[in-house]
Amino acid sequence: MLLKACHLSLLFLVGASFGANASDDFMWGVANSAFQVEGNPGASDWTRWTKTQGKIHDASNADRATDFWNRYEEDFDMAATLGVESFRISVAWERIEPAPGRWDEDALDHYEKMIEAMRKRGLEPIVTLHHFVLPTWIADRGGLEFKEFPRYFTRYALKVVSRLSARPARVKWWMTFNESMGQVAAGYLSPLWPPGVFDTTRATQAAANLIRAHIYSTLALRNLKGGQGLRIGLAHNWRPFYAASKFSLADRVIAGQAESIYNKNYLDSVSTGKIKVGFPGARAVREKIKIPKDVKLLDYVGINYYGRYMIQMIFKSPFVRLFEGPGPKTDMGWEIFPQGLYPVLKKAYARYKLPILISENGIADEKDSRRTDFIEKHVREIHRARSEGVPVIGYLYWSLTDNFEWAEGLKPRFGLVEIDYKTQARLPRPSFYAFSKLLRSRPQGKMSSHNAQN
Ligand code: IFM
Repeated sequence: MLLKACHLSLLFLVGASFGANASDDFMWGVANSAFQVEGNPGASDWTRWTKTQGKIHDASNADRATDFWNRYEEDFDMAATLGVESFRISVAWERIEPAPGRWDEDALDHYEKMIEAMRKRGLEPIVTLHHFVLPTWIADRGGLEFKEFPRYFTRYALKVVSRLSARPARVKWWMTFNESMGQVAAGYLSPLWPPGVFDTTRATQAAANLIRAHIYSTLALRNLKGGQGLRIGLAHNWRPFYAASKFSLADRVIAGQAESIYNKNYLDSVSTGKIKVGFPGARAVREKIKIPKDVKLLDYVGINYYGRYMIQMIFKSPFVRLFEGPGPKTDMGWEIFPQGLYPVLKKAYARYKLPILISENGIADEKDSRRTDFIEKHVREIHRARSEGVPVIGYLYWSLTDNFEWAEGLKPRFGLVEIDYKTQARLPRPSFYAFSKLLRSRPQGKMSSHNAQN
């Protein structure tokens, strides 16, 4: 009964808010990333990391992953059956440029075919250029801290975008970077991800370079023929910080500071060209890159939303404690906190006045007992923000299938579709059908107006 009630309310939201009117402007989709699904990865920092003992919790690796490289048609068929109209992938820098300046045209051909296969099924491609993984040759020169990183990234971005934004692929929706601040925190403020150091000065340099790389590459992409027509954004993992105790001034102050460092300063920098970045204990980077008046650094903001952090001031080093809130947890141990999404959307729109794409939202839930409810509750928050004028332009579920979850390995199950890693069989979970039913209840024959090509 409860399930039926939930279903009806989501049906209402899907129909009433995101598709019932003629000017439908909402993209439903799913997202994945190259390293996590493709299999047989190129030479990268992550390939090496997965082969280093003790780095991956379940001792698995991404050597086979879901074999998306070969099975993408099967997955696009499933996405089409699901009823979504967009599919976010990433392209692997280490495949496309395995050595500096050496371009693997076969890899680009393969991505082109992949995108054509999407288009054949009515799926709008959204392509991320960098999703955590660095070619070994960049990693060995200093990775994100390498002085030339922004320049090399820009050259790579130009190569990929000129090829894939042209016919036949005609990709219009691009994301330069995925979760840069998350990547820096996991690699430079924790031992979990490469390079696995704790050094706030290096973290600051890495973050500044990622920001520069977004700015330089976007400026260059705008100069491509048709560059003004591209929709360029990035995905930021906006996890709001909540004071552990509302009654503690120290907790409230530290929550405000964390919010500035992690969310506000980052998005301010990538959207304006005025870089301001600095982790505690490090000398901050402040830099102003001149942006021509008519050039936009972001056409939209991608927000990956997975929950919040609780933050508390403590009186011994490192003086701050981050922890999960008290609500129910996903298999990752993350608190399920849909109510945090609405304030994030309101804040993001008030500050940046840009359309917002929910570029990821998902749950590790092996039993699939909470996924449908999780999606419903998050969509409800989006609906609330939209009904108050926040232009949320899409929702991408992470992920269509299970995949390689970085330091956690293959164990966490984020998929609407289960992967049997022994046989690579794809087995849709009940949440797949529930989500599909809702999506299919939309009026027929619609595609988002954002998808109209040239
Ligand atoms: O799997 C990741 C993805 O690569 C980036 N965003 C969060 C997901 C779940 O942890």
